[in-house]
Amino acid sequence: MKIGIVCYPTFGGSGVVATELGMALADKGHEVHFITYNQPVRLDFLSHNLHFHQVVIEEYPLFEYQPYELALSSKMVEITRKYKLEVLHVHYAIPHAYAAFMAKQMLKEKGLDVRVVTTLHGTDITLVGSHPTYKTAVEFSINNSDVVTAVSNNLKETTNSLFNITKDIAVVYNFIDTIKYDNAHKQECKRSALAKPHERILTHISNFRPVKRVEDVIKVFNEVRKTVPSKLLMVGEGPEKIKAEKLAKKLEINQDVFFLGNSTEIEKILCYTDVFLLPSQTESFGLAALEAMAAKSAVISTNTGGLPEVNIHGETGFLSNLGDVEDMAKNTISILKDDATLTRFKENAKAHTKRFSLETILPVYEDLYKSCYVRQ
Ligand code: GMT
Repeated sequence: MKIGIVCYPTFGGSGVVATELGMALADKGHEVHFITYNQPVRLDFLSHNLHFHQVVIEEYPLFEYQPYELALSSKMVEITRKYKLEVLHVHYAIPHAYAAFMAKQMLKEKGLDVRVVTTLHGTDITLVGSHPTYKTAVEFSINNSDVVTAVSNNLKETTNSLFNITKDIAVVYNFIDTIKYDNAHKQECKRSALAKPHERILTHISNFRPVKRVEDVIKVFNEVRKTVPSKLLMVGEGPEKIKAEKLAKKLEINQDVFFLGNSTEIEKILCYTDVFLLPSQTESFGLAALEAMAAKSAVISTNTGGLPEVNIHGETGFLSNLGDVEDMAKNTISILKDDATLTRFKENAKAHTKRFSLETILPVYEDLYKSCYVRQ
């Protein structure tokens, strides 16, 4: 099929899912066109069936806010006409689903029919989308998509409870390319560069927004290292990073906390991780946790949003109430207390990721694309 993919090109989970999906579709022979304002960070190559079209916004002194949706919908029309796209798959409702609706209407006027698939990722519903500023437009664009998907059962339920949704929402989980993680393990894992043999390694990866509660990560680590010699890797960039750095300094543990910045090769960092920490305020799915599990890491997370669908309490890691740093530290120590327990959790985590494999999820999206044309 000929598929247009619209996403945020940054390190956020929705952009990562969209990019991995587009690359996998192209690998399978589909013609994929990314339409966004920058080349997506994980899109490291282009080919005869994998294209990137940049949305360029003209600055104009009158505009305090540049009208990105206008530029995006115009680009969607241009690319759909030029390459005869059949489906526009938009990731993250705001403003992509709205821009796609406009593009579809403009194309209709030109006698062209394109189908719109909208994937809801999380904060486009939970934190931003349901805000009165956006709610009407978000609800309208969801109801006017041809197919709507959500990344967890919890996000589907939340969407139905916050909006008046007239469409059936299909749940399609986040996925991972398990082979990539298996290969990362086969390569040499330079653990000794970061920790001594008797030390454990804890990791947090995110875009350091308030919803990630990165200070809780530092607090949990502070408790853990009192009992278990360990190091903490903080991977990513974002507005809360300074707070986390300050707290680590205040607690006088900064010599054991490494802030590594953004990385495009997280499987290499995850290969030496023992426990992954994700104490988020909310997480519609928790792709970062799934990636850690694929790299054989146990997960300590909150029990919010879709996290219980990914991290199985007592099996792949533990779930705690939001903000219960003590419980998260206690659970981490219980996993790290001996090699046999740690190995059991790591193996369980890896085994659980099979149901989220690329081979399982990719055909689901392909069937949904085809169904756009059957449903009418
Ligand atoms: O919150 C982020 O880290 C970014 C955000 C996004 O949309 O870019 O991630 C959301 O989408 C991911 C992919 O579907 C999910 O795995 C994350 O759980 C979700 N984040 C939140 O719900 C906070």
